[in-house]
Formats: sequence, structure tokens, C-alpha cells
Amino acid sequence: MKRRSFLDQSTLGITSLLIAPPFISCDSKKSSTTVVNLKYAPFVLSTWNVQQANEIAGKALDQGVSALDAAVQGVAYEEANIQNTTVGKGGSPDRDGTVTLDACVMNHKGDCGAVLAVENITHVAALAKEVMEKTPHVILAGEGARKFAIEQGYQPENLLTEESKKAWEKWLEKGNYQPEINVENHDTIGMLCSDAEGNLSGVCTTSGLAYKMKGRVGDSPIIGSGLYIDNEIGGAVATGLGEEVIKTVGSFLIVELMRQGRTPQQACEEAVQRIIEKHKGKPDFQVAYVATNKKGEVGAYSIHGGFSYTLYKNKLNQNIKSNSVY
Ligand code: SD4
Repeated sequence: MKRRSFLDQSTLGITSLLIAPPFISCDSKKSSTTVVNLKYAPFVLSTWNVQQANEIAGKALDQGVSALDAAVQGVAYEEANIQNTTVGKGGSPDRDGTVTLDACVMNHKGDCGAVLAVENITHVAALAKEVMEKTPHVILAGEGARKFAIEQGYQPENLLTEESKKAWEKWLEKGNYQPEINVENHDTIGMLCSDAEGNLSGVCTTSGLAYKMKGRVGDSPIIGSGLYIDNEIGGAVATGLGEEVIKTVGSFLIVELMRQGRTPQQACEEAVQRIIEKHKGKPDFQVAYVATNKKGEVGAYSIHGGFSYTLYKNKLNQNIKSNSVY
């Protein structure tokens, strides 16, 4: 392949650098060198300040791990982190005091898997990947997902920590049975990874809204709402009040807007604007998106301030404040 034609075929722009090994022309028949695979600079884009998770995923990508495996490895750190009350073990329970987790994954081929309202299993992103790879289905919910996890060798665990239990008991004293919806309470991890082959995949994992009704599922494990990937175009993930994301199929909308020519930033802003338009006045809930396209450009936008995203690129891992409507 000639260098010019490679550059023409490459959908990556200047923000995504070619990394070693360098290009070697396959036209030079006399040369003893062999043609090497061209590689791309990997990157990781996540919702919120999840620098350790991002770093784990980024370093895995730098070592040649595929985008989806890197994302699952990255979010596993926060799923196991009991200080994080919005993802995995230690997540806030539902209003009955049970922790139920949601997650989905989507890869560069457009394959996807999801688990909904799973009890007693910490690593639900990995489980969603197993649903994708080992079953003829896309979604497993509740007890079926838990049973499948145990069949796959996952150890059931108590996900309710003493701290989360105490916070739930305090919430119970209020006696009004409203889920907690506020701008600080949305820490779902959506993670988009682009690997050394230039392939894009993503993961979304959460314990959902604190003190939700039993059985309530938000946007996070719903393909198209909490996460969407089209390897020709880009990917998007959501965090915030899932009901509002679902009503506008937010992540799919962003990818489709990018398909029509919007930058990731423009697409995120338009998706947030769609939600704002449906509400008279200033919404009292938060929704935030991050997105990337195949050029490696990044966008982020939220209804309220306080949202940030984490970007690992060229071995630099940064938490960056997002712009917002209010
Ligand atoms: C949900 N989108 O279940 C999630 C909430 C969230 O941190 O982002 N929580 O609606």
C-alpha cells in the first residue's frame, strides 16, 4: 500500500497520531523488511473523574489490548471500589435496601451485551461482555443474569457496604420514597476506548439512581441510550437521569448527529438541548454526555455545571471540566 493511499484511507486526523512501528512501504520488493501493521495512538474517554480506571484502560491499550477488553478492565477498578457509591460494590441500594447493577458493552463490530438489575455480582461490565460473547442474546435481566454469572464462575458477593446501608437508613427516615435526583449524584462510568487498530468500543456501568424503585432500570444498560458505538462514525456515552436519556435515545442520537457532520461537541450540545426543550424552565436534574469521532475529536456537555470527563491520550491522563448549559 502506498503512503498516500494509506493516508487517504485513514479516517484518523491529526489529533490521533500514528505510533510505532513506522510505515514501511510494501512497494520496495528488494527490501528485506516486511510490511508492518500500522497502528494508531489509543485513547480512553470516560465520564467523570475516574483517573485510575482511565489509566488502567489506557495502559492496556498501549500494550495492544483490544478496545473492549481495555474498557472492561478499566471500569472493573471502580466496580470494585467500595468508596464509589454509584458503581459496582458499594453502590447505593434501591429503596428496599438491595444493590442492583446495570451495565452494557458494545464493540467495533456493532455487537453488544447488557445486564439489567443484577444482584450480588460486582463486575457487571465483564458480565455484559459474556452475555454478548457466550449467549445468543443481547440482554439478561435480574435473576437470569445473576444465574448466568454464577454459571460463568463469578463469586456472588454482598454489594451493600455498611456506609451505603447507613446512608440508605438515613434516607428512609425522610419517609417520602423519592429517588435521589440531584446534580452531584450521577457518577455512572461510561468509557469509550479506541485501540491500536483504530477500533472503537465502549462500556457503561452503574448502580443507577440511589433509592430507585425495585426493578427500575435506567439508560445505562440500554444500547442507544446509555451507550452507542458505530466504528465508522464514533461513540457516545451518557450519565445522569436515565429516564430523560432514554426518552431521547441520547447516545444513538449523538452518533447519528456526528454521521450527519456534527463534531462530537456539537452533537453532545444538540442532544442536551433536545432534553432542555422538553422541559419548561431550568431542569432540576443532570444529564451529561461525552462523545468521540473517528478523528479522535472529543466532545462533552451537560445540563448543569459540575460535570467533568477524563481523557487518556498519548500517555497523558487528564480530568477536564465540561461545558454546560447552566
Ligand atoms: C441511571 N444514568 O440509572 C444512571 C444514573 C447515573 O450515576 O448516571 N448515576 O439513570
